[in-house]
Amino acid sequence: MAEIEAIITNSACSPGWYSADSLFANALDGNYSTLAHSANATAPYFTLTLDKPYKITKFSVAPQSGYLSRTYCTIDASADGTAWTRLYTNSANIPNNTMTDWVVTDSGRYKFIKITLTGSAGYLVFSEFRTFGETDTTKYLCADADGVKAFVDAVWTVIGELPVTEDMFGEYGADMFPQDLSGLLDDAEVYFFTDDPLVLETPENHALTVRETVTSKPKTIIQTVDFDIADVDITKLEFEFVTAKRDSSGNAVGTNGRVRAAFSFDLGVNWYTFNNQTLEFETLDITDTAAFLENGLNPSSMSAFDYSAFNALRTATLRFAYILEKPTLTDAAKVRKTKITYASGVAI
Ligand SMILES: [Ca+2]
Repeated sequence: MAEIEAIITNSACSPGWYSADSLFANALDGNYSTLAHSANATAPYFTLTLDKPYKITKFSVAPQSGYLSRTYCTIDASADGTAWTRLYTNSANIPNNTMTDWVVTDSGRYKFIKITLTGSAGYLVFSEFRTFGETDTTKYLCADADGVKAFVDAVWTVIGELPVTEDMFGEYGADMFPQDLSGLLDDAEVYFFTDDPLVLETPENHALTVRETVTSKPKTIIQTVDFDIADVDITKLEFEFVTAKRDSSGNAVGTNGRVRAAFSFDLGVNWYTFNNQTLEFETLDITDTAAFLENGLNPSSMSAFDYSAFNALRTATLRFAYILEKPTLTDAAKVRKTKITYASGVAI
């Protein structure tokens, strides 16, 4: 855990501030001449609300020049705003125009701070008042058949071999579990690190569970460099797409994965598919994923493909686009190869 300055989301003074320009923000501005200044009262106090619970490590304070006893105070903290624990008592003068640390040894976690003037009636004043604490660290890594992976530059990337170590979490762990699963193989496992004592006390209450299974978005892949086509007819197009997986016995088992293709003869301006019902080529909007999946070339139904019409349509360049859909992480959708056969027998 690293010591950080706590973020204050709310502050108040009871019974009130000395003036409209004496708010607590003056104790956070790095300027010794601006003051957080209470009204004159019996035991006036400041209350601070932190953005989250912290293990408070210290307060770092500076007094009002010439009025050092206005920092004589008790500092209490609370997790819930109801039950209070004394963290620090100051009854000594501290130097002005410099920061003095008031070190806290209590190990509780608190969200609310109350600073109360001790002694008789008077003013509670600080020129600077900072609260430091530690927050919990949570980190995520994954591991699959490739090894231990971290989310680096928006893709899950191998950073070592099992077992996962605390050093790996410290160096590579993601603070939040990324939504993007790019780079992970099927059956990847999530590894979680925390130093939150509440979780460590009762880990069984904090197990990660699958709350929702979402459908992954179809992915469109477009060839960026065209094939230069020989000036002879193409007699066959063959696509080898993988939508099956091997079971534990090595047998191929079909999944709900789908791969479809489209082709372009004009550098990707217009895309075409073949309609097996009308037996005609049709233009296709490959940015419309539903239409691409529905109407794209299906490698398993190329028998009716009209090669003479295809050759009449074609130019000297050819590029393909593919759409891959894996409805769930257990499905498969891969492009293995595309084979073009010419009348002369040349294939690329
Ligand atoms: Ca100040």
